[in-house]
Amino acid sequence: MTQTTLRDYLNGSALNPDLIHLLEEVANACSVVADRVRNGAFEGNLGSANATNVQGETQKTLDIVANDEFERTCARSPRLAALVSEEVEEVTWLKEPEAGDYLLYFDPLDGSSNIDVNLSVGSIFAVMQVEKDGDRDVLHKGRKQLCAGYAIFGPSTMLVLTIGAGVAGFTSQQNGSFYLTHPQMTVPTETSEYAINTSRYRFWDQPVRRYVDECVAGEEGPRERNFNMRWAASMVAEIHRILIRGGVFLYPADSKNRTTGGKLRLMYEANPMAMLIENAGGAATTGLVSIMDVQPTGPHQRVPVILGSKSEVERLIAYHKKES
Ligand code: AHM
Ligand code: MG
Repeated sequence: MTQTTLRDYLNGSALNPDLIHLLEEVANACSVVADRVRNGAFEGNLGSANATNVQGETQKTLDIVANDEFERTCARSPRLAALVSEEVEEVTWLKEPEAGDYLLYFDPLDGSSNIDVNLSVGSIFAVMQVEKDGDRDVLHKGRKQLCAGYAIFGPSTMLVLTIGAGVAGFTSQQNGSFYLTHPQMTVPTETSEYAINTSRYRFWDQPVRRYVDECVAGEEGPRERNFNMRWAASMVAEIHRILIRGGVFLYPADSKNRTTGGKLRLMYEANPMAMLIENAGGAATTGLVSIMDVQPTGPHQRVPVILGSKSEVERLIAYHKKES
């Protein structure tokens, strides 16, 4: 049986060859990062780097290693103008921007608190375009993303990608190549599974409390059915689960994180995942507006995130609208 490689898939699309080249380099970067994560203990890369990133969070050694690998690999792409990384405060310009050049937004290693305990982590990315020659604006809405995806480093390494329509999953084989194994990933409209860090319950706003209370009440409550809960503390793992079997994921604004606008970052966490989820038939909102319609004010801006199966996301939007 002939297998479709990532290269076959991209070459069979209508994407610009320069963008195909960039996406292949992103996939290469993900493969290298997967190796570096797998070999973390041998290379002395587990644990903290004794440094903090722009968000004031402790950087893991592998956060920095992964960022360097992304920069080194993707910089080989001639039309890539700039990099916006979770780990780097300023935008990294690689060339004088020309109309049509690409902008790469990425979180090189998401969920890195899971590394030392050997649970799933991943890389998240999105690509947008320079609008006119010399334009150094990178703060575009998520609707302008040309493509988005993530790599998950779990029991197997997978790359999940949307290039505008549909979502496709590729699994890495031992030779390092990605093969199409999940041609049409879709999020079921209905679900009975939710994901939220419930240790923040006392900080939540009323709409989120109401939603979770009703799920917890199960068949004795107003929803008249039982719900299951999962929390991996790795957004890539949560989104992958939702793309495989449905569910709803919440990292809402609450009384503790309101000044920063939430925890997750708009440009390289929320927007790429929102594009994947919407293109797989799900929905993604802050509670009040679609994530991809939020106008960014800074490269590291944070945003409340609610995404997944449409029926549950719509219910959460209705609860938020009632309160506002
Ligand atoms: P990171 O980019 O510093 O790894 O943080 C993002 C991660 C997400 O993957 C995950 O959904 C969330 O943080 C978990 O947060 P918490 O530790 O509050 O449960
Ligand atoms: Mg992250």
